[in-house]
Amino acid sequence: VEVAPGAVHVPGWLSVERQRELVGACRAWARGPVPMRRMVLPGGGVMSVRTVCLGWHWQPYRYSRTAGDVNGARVAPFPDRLADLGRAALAAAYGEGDEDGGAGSYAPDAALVNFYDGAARMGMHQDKEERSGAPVVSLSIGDSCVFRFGNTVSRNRPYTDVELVSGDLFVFGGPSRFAFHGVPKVFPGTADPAVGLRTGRLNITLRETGLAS
Ligand code: MD3
Ligand code: FE
Repeated sequence: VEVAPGAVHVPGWLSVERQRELVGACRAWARGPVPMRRMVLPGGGVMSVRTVCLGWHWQPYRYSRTAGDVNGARVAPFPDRLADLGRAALAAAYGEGDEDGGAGSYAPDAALVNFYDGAARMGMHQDKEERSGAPVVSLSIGDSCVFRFGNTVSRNRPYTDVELVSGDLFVFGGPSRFAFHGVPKVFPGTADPAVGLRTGRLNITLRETGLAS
């Protein structure tokens, strides 16, 4: 379902088995070398979402290889199988075409793994630290949420609210890549217990940073 130009929602893309595997992987990634934590914004505010990064560490608002804001450790490497998953996701959303910028040449090198408890929210923002216009791949697991997809001009209306359910894929490319977006609400207790998350929502986003080495 194309929600806006370049923004494609593929409900139920991940099998329950694949979701279970990803939940297990997220549990391991959350333990370190850089533990999952609530990010502190430059103004001192603390985010309600908990985040751990792979490949590149993101701290508001820049990428680095080490987590100077957490424990100084080097971030875990970006797993090859997440790059494969990202290419499969692009092929599912946009088709198998081998045109320039097609799925086969997608080379994500950073993942942000976000965990939402029932009270967590993410305010409207743009992701613009990447030096690449390549699409962002988003995978949702666990509790459902309201995802708010906005415009490229401001965090305010017009926007479209979409319910994201466990297993859903969302790809943001083209003109949608720099749209404002956020998560105003999570619905606690809506997850299928079979995915292995008792409560809460996981979101895995894959990105090309465009940064060297
Ligand atoms: C549209 N995550 O990690 S996923 C984020 O559900 C983030 O945790 C939300 O926003 C979450 O930055 C929303 C959907 C998403 C992710 C990245 C995007 C939409 C995007 C980047 C550009 C445009
Ligand atoms: Fe974002």
